Amino acid sequence: MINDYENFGSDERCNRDVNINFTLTSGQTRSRVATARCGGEIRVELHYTVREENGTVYLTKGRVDFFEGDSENTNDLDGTKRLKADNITPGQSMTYSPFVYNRDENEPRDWARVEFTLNNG
Ligand SMILES: [Ca+2]
Ligand SMILES: [Ca+2]
Ligand SMILES: [Ca+2]
Ligand SMILES: [Ca+2]
Repeated sequence: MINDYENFGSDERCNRDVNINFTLTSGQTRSRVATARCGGEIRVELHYTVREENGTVYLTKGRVDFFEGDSENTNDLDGTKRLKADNITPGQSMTYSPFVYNRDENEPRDWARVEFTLNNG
């Protein structure tokens, strides 16, 4: 869920579901990005890297970047949140709910709550 604060009128709210499926063989590492845009001004990117070893999936890197500016393609990075490294045994899943907001410009009314579920199935 993304909230784009507006000076006039009501804030703009957006929801986007992204489903990414892939198969890893043992020892393999992959990085992916999931992107959502909102209100003509905000773009949220979830970057993550996973590695598989003997059936266990390791989240080795994870980060949410919050961009806010003149357009949804702005490179004005206004907030970021890192995810803790973790591991998921076969048949298990983990859910992370990182919250980011426009910290750079001290505008907490621009924010995003990302729900990220990693499924090792
Ligand atoms: Ca706005
Ligand atoms: Ca807007
Ligand atoms: Ca900005
Ligand atoms: Ca900025």
